[in-house]
Order: sequence, then C-alpha cells, then structure tokens
Amino acid sequence: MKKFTRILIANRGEVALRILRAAKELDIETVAVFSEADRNLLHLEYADRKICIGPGPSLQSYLDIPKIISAAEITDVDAIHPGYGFLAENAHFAEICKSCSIEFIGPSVEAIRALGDKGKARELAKKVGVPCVPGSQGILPDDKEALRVAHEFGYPVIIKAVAGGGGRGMRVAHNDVSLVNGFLQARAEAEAAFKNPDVYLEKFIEKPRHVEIQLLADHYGEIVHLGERDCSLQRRHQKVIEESPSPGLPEETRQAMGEAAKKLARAAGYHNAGTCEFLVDREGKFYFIEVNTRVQVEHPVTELVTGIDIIKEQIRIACGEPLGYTQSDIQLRGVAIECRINAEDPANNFKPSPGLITKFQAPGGFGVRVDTHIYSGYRVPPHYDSMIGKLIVHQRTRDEAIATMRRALDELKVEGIATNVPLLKEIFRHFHFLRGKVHTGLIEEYFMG
Ligand code: MV4
Repeated sequence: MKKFTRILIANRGEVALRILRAAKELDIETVAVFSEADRNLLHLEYADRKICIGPGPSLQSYLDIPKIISAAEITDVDAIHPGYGFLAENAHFAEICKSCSIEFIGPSVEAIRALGDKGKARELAKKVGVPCVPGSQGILPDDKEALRVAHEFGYPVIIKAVAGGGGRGMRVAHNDVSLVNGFLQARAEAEAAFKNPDVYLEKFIEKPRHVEIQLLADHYGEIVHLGERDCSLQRRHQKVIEESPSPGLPEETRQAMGEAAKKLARAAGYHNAGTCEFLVDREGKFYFIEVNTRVQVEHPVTELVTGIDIIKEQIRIACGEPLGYTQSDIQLRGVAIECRINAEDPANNFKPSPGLITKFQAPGGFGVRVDTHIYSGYRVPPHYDSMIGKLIVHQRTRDEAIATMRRALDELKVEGIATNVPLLKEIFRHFHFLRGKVHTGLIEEYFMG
C-alpha cells in the first residue's frame, strides 16, 4: 500500500486547519499555502512548510492553478487536498494534478465532469431510476420548449443553469410571461457567471426541505452512505444551520435516499467523499437535485453521529486504501447540530464585517465542538467568505442538542467585529425550529423583518 509522505492544503481558514489536523493524525507532513492577506492564519503555525502564493484576492492566490501546482512541485508533495470552495470542484484543476502525478484528494476528473454539470447529473439519475423532480429532458433549446414543458407539468416551475450554484442562474416562474423572461435571464446570468448558458426546467417544489446524503466510496467498489443532513435553514442560498438526522424523516425514507445516492455514485464511477442533495416535499417525497463532488462545510454533523472522520477517510481513500467497512457497520447515534458563525452584520443587511477580533472565547464542555481558525487578535481579511467558524453540538436527543447549542452560543464571545450570533440565538428559540418544522423559506419568512 502506497502512503502519502506529504500533502498540500490548497485552502485557508477553518477547513485548512481541519485538513491539517487529520493529516497530522495520519502521520502525513503538511504544506500550507497562503495569500499575502493570510499571513496570520492559525494553521500556518502547525504546518511543516508554508508557501506564500500571491496577493489577497483569490484569483491571484487560492484560485491561481499555476501557483498552487508550483508550490506542490517545489515541496514535492504526493497529493493536494482542495477543501471546499476555491478549486475543490474544478475538473480542470484535478486534471492538471493528475498530469503532474499529484493525487487530487477527491473524485476522478470524469466523475467531477459527469456530476458537476447538473443537467448531466439529472439525466444520469433518471437513467438509473433515482427519483428526480418532474421537468425537461436535458437542456432547454429555446423558450418554446420551456413553455411546452411548463404546460405539461403546470406552474410554478424553476429554471436552473446546468453550471449553477449559490442560487445563480435560477429563476422561478408562475406564468408564461415570467417563464419567457426567466428563461432569458437565467441563460444570460449563467453565461456571465459560468460561461455556460445551458438551462433546464423543473416543477417548483414549494417550501421543500433540503436534505443531503453523505457518501464515501473507495477504489474497490465499496460505497457507504453516512445518513443525511438537513440543511433547510438557509439565507439567500447560504446555509446557516445544519443537522443530522433530519428531524422527523422516516427511517424508510432515509434508507431509500441512501440507496438512491449510492446507486447514482456507482453509475458515475464515483470515489472519495461526496454528497447527493435532495428536496423533500411536504408529503415526504424526495427528489434528487444535484451532487457536490467535494467535502462540505457541514461535514462535522455527520462525523459526530457516525463517529467517522470524513477528512481522514478522504485521505485514506486517495491513498488507495479500501474502506474496510460496509453499510451495516454504519450506525447513527444521537443528534448533531451545526451553526455557522459568520463575520457579518445583522443590523446592516448581513453585510460582511471584516476586521480585528479583539477578543475570542470559545465555548466548550460536553458535546461541544468548535471548528475555527480565529483567535483573539486575529484580523478577518476582506477578500474571502465571511464564515469564520462553526459551532457543532452532539447529544443523545434533539432537545438536549438544542439546549447545549443555546448554552454554547451564550458562552461564545467574538468581539471587535459584528457576527450573525444574534440571529442564531433567535432561531434556537423559534417555535417552528424547536418542533423540527423546518423548510428552505423559514429564515426569510420569520427573521428578515
Ligand atoms: C429547487 C427548489 C424548488 N423546486 N428546485 C436552491 C439552491 C439549489 N441548490 C436548488 N435550490 C432550489 N431548488 C425545485 N425543483 C427550491 C430551491 C431553493 C430556492 C429556490 C428559490 C429561491 C430560494 C430558494 C431557497 C432554497 C432552495
């Protein structure tokens, strides 16, 4: 069995620290790369080597493929872990890693290509019998076809860019006029954002839950699912709170979703960690919508309920090790909930609030995990995502997990910058949330007065 001597972490912030910790425990050396705005990152203190890869803006550092590859060549690493965001789902980057004989810690180039295109992923899912939202077959050639499909399934419908993400290139339509406009707008937006104007159409599911299945797959045909995460609590397509299991999801639905996700992964020749996203409607029916071919921000809730270190598994799988366990070995214990802590100002429409953190005190105690790179005296740079950490709790029941999260949020102190903690505290007192009655519109409906 080959084993990595050294890996490069092509990311920053909390996930870079998370990956470094996993590598250390596997006795693998780490190379950290950082931008000129990131000299104060915590994981740089623990890395075996660190290399500056350019100015603050991501395009000139964390997204600059030649700089990352050069750093990898200079330090003679065996593999690159891309984390999430930046180059994590970039098939071109994975291809370059391969051509340089550097292992990309993630799925194959072909799998990223097959599943990263949401239109292709949807057609593959339909082909292998995974339930999809009723809608167009393949991409829409023109607005005539959009109208025909909308009339076949009825309004409302949603137009989605095959290359879309973060809600961009997406339009909901309730009638013919808004559909024709939405079709053209979605195409223009997708062309501008992703250089790909292709869109498809689905029936619009009202007030759905967003439930996703975590998968691990090795190079020898073993695929397991690690249960689901409910990520319904979002604001403007940014997840805010995630939990596992999904409150009220029947066991047979969980098993059916898990098997559907595995079937799709198998059909795509998938290996490493991945996630299948589903919408669950108010009748409890589920529909596949897309695949994330990376590790996700919210992976810790799954780690806590399964006891499996997903980042270590990613590295082990990339080394060519077999999973060494099967579906029947996976058990879900208790309830885990994650809050994303963002440097943003609730009083100012959640505008990013970078700056100096004058004081940071982390909560702790039974059932509390804090994944963050911040410390007292850390300065949040203005160039990147506003997420500065995650608070994750694990308890035997959902009520106990909520009590622990409330206590942890009360202990948490982040001073000097504005954060979304006041919003999180409100949500943990909201009657719908407390009863597990969550859906993707809940935050906008109740908290965005
Ligand atoms: C949907 C949907 C309803 N019906 N698809 C949002 C992000 C992307 N991953 C998929 N998303 C959605 N897809 C169908 N067929 C609802 C969402 C959705 C959403 C849509 C419009 C405005 C806000 C939204 C918030 C969460 C989810």
